[in-house]
Amino acid sequence: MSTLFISDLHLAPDTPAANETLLNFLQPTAPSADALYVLGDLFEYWIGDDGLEHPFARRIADAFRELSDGGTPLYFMHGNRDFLIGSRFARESGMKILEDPTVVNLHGRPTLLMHGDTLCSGDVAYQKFRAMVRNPAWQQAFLTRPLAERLRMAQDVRGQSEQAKQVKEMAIMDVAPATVEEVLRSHAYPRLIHGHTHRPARHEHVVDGHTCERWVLAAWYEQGSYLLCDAVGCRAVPIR
Ligand code: LP5
Ligand code: MN
Repeated sequence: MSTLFISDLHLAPDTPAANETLLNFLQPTAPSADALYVLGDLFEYWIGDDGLEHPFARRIADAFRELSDGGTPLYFMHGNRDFLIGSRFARESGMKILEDPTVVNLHGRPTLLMHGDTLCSGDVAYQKFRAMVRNPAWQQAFLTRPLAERLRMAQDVRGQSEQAKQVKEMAIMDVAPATVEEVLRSHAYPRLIHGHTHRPARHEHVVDGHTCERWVLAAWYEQGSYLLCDAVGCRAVPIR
């Protein structure tokens, strides 16, 4: 049996091909898995669970729900684009929300799951922004604003983010090796799986004499793979 991981799908009403690819993945591929984990950035952005009233979001939630009703456990971890996914979305899509980070025992191996943005500790401007928007009081105040205003704010921040990235060094937008090591050390040297950087790869970190694997997920539609882990190990599988 196998466990599947996806992240960084960045779905939106104007990405019909990516949306269809997900729906096709959820039906023939995912039902035979032990579990499916979505490690953040399922959506291009999420500004509150009232977004479920949009037919696009409803269709995605219903497709997950069908999979979960069919007996496949589904897990979701927030990304930097969809940290406002809440309990209504979780309930209606049949997904269980996991804290970032979470350790799971995967086919006998302790495996640390993260979205990956917290590993980019050199990106100080982003970490400041993150601290603001992950504050529950900030989130509560944001969610009480009218939908149109939230949409405007999200689009504004998206624009600012794209601009900021133009002048950031590539290394700053990748994980900081020292932070990866700290995280591996503080979790007793597990295997690590994360997304966010859109730089799919298998890395090895030797920390205090322990060799830890780090799997980076693909921006799955762009780069075309999901991660499959079983008793043998993990491997990236192309999306058909
Ligand atoms: O997402 P991506 O790939 O472009 O870049 C990320 C980091 N950027 C972000 C921001 C998201 O793209 C926007 C998420 C929208 C969510 C909608 C709900 C919340 C609405 C919030 C309203 C205030 O995560 C980017 C990283 C990059 O990954 C690589 O790791 O570098 O970080 C940034 O670009 C952050 C900038 O450096 C600073 C942004 C300043 C924004 C200030 C906002 C002030 C409030 C404005 C209110 C209208
Ligand atoms: Mn991300």
